[in-house]
Amino acid sequence: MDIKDFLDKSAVSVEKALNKWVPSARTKPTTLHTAMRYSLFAGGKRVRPALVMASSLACGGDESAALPFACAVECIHTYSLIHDDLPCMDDDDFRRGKPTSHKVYGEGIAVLAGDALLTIAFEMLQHAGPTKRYTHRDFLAELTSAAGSRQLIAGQVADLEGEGRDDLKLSDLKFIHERKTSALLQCSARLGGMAANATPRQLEALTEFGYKVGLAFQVIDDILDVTQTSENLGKTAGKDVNAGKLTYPSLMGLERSRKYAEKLTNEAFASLLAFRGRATHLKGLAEFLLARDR
Ligand code: GRG
Repeated sequence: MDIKDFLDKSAVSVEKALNKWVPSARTKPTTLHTAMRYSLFAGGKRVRPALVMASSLACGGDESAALPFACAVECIHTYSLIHDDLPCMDDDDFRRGKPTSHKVYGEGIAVLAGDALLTIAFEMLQHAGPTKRYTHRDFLAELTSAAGSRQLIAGQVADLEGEGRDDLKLSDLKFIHERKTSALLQCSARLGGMAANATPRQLEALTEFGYKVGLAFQVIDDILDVTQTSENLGKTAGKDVNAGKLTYPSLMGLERSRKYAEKLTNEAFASLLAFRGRATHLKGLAEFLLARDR
């Protein structure tokens, strides 16, 4: 199994489904739908959808059952990026190698495009079918919990309130990243499992895997922020340092941060034992995310 090939194929399937399920740019209000599509199809890595797909495969599922969940998490992720880039948040001009939504469409439309992407994520669930163990109520609980005020938004609040403070500790950083980043990756892994009718033991393993890979993903993101160019990242590099944000490299240095990401990834691998050799895509994905340079 070639992980790059898997990622490319999964991205193609997800983009095809998103194109079908998100209203066309000709649908009124055209500015809104154009803005939603602009950010959605700007060239993200599609990591969360790939995690949905790989988790489903590990539990013996097929692609079509996992697609609605893959699209839902990508819509939530894209909404969070649009809002994160707003002047009242991180105030960023570039994302996914292009000018940010508010730079192109203005702040009002950017806020609304984010709102509409969050809402449409839940609409995606109508394309999903229940399994023997999981119903739409379970799918909804999963998405609302990850995107809500105790997880994704709680992480953003803690991030905002932590700016410029010099008394934050490693535990504060972990609190932010568990919510802002890990929660949606964990939710992606769990939804992939649910799409494939995962056993309770498999779901538990995916929960642990998504959590650890999510934390490792953010540690690597912090490292790339100081080691890569804006051009390569497709977003402004060095942003965390300039905003006086606490990051893993600022707290423990680059070398220890890298070791920490490796440790988290190895812990994620340990949880894959539950799949008895069927989790090759999940393993490949975690390795790819650890070694990525953008
Ligand atoms: C509710 C007002 C409001 C805002 C929500 C939750 C939130 C804003 C923002 C969090 C967004 C964020 C920057 C999270 C950190 C996770 C992270 C490293 C995102 C980048 O993910 P990639 O690298 O991006 O997968 P691509 O563009 O490749 O999809």
